[in-house]
Amino acid sequence: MTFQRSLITAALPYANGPVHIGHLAGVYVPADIYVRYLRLKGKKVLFVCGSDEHGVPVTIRARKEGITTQQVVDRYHALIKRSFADFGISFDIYSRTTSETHHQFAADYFRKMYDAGQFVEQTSEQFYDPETGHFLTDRNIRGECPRCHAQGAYGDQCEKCGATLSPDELINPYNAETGNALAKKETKHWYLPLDQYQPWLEKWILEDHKEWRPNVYGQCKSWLDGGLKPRAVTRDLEWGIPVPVEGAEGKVLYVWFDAPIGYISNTIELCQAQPEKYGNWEQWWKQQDTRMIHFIGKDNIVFHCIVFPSMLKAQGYNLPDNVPSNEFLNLEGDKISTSRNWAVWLNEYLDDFPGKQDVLRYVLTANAPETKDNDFTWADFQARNNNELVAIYGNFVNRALVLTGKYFEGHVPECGELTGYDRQTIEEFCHVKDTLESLLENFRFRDAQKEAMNLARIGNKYLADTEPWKLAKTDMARTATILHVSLQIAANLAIAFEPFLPFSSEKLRSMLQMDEQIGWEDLGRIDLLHTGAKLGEVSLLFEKIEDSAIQAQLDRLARIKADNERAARDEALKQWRPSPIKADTNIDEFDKTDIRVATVLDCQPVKKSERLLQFRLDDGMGGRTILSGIAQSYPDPSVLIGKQVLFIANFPPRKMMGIESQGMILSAVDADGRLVVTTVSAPVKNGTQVG
Ligand code: B3M
Ligand code: ZN
Repeated sequence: MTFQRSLITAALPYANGPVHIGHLAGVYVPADIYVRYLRLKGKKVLFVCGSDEHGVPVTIRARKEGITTQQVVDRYHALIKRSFADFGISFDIYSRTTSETHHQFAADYFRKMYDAGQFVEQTSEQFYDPETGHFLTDRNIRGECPRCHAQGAYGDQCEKCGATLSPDELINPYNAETGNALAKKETKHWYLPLDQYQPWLEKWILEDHKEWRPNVYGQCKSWLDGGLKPRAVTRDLEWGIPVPVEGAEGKVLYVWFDAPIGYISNTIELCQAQPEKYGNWEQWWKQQDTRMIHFIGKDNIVFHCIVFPSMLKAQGYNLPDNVPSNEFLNLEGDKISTSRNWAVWLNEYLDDFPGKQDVLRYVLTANAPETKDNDFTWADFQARNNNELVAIYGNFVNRALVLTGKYFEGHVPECGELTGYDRQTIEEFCHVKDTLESLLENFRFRDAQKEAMNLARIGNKYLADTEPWKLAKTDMARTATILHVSLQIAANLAIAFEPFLPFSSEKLRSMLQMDEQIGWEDLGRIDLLHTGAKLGEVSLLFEKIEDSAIQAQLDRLARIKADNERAARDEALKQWRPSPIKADTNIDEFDKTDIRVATVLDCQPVKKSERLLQFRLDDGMGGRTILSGIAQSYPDPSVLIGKQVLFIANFPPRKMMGIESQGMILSAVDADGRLVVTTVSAPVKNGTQVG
């Protein structure tokens, strides 16, 4: 099949907050590189995206901020749309799932499947809040984790131990927002019978798409191996697209049913607005000679590889040809999280680093989590800018242009006879086009960008080796040749980096006064600039990023971390319940433990230990030393001196950090993990037994 056109989609971001670097690295930067590349190749392409404005996250945000859901989606849709545009993500359309076109089209899509008998109806018992009268989604249900017994686990997952859960497994489930205990009630829903699609999916994915990335293929395989079950595509919620059938009052389409249909409705919106430019929408979705690629995050794989394709298949639409998905990007060693504000937000980045879109694009691609999770650090961001963009690419281009200005008044100098070294240099980069293309076509953006940077390294080395600034004193003809070759390399760089660093390429093109006709196909040529042509104004392609700018970002993160720790502590205190009573014991068992009273004579932190305090006790029997792991709860341990405490006297001595501990001091563990030493309420003789 030769494809005539490509439809590229990027996952629709939830309009419950701004876009962050995790989204960018995982989805939007790679998708944009790919689309720009296809366009440079002269391909017909459509790049579709928009805000995902339904689902529970937006309603939670609304309640948190005390505004309406519509206000939330309006705010974030506008913010996300603008920051994508400012960042150079070159969508043909960025619309939204609250649009008329989408509501109508998604409802029709459901209705058509319903009329064709493609759903099964099922009534089941679901959790609901008797006080508010609302059914709850898995995310809105919290309770005790059945595995690790952490409080506040979600109905679908425990964030403490990572277990995947269902709300039925939670101990004492309650409504996350009201805190009310939950009851169960019958409700009817429509299910997509994925089990019926299983044999077809197995062939389509496992046999026909072995070329999909291992992470994507592997996830699909494990879903299929587990056996697919019918999946509900409706929900009892107020926010969303009403289910367009009778007897479905108060129900809306499940967000994961309507959101991917957004790819189609946004295409329709664009084609209807500009039919001359984009043609009929159906050619993008139904004609076999259109190739569709979904760029997504790894938590979206099942929806784009199993659920949505089944919906597409049911209604006779094209299926995706590939679904490139990245792993996750972490920030300074911690999982990025919208709710914990642990992120670098695109809109804030654009404010803090004006004109530096390409720096972030470069760093995110250089560190792209293509095969495994990766970490974004501000130190690495600075180093990649200063040591690569500035010191290699920028430095090379700047030297070539400045020297041309100095010796040849800014005109491309004449190329004399090429030396063996010149030829060797040129040979090194003439294959760059083929290499770049094969990497880009296989979605290996990180390696592709490395290849482009390698071209800059070649140029930089060429100038360092030939030293035209020295030759200029003795051999102007040779100087001319070297700068001629260098400028041709610079022109090649403008093309090679175009998909990755569009802003810098544009700037470089203008500095070199490159003909607009020169494009991707010319990559690798050394006659892109004509002898005698006047160059444009020279300015720095990249600027050094100072330590102070990086420190400001690190300070911001430190403040957020402190806020989060405080909030987590408050939450833990709020959630705290006494642990269950232990199994029965008796006085004889209890009596075996010899608990006594002692006065603390001295209490010091143990050197080189973060945890241990060393107690010197008057135990009424000559004194003893006990080590206790409570240092973090007592920043000033001297407050314990003079207190009468309880200790276990008959534990065998134990050596820790080279010190012998003769027993154990009794402490209570507070809800936030703080340890509080128990004391007696009135003075007694040291050595007195407790029982
Ligand atoms: N909004 C999930 C996400 O942002 C979802 C993607 C929809 S793509 C159709 O991860
Ligand atoms: Zn758990």
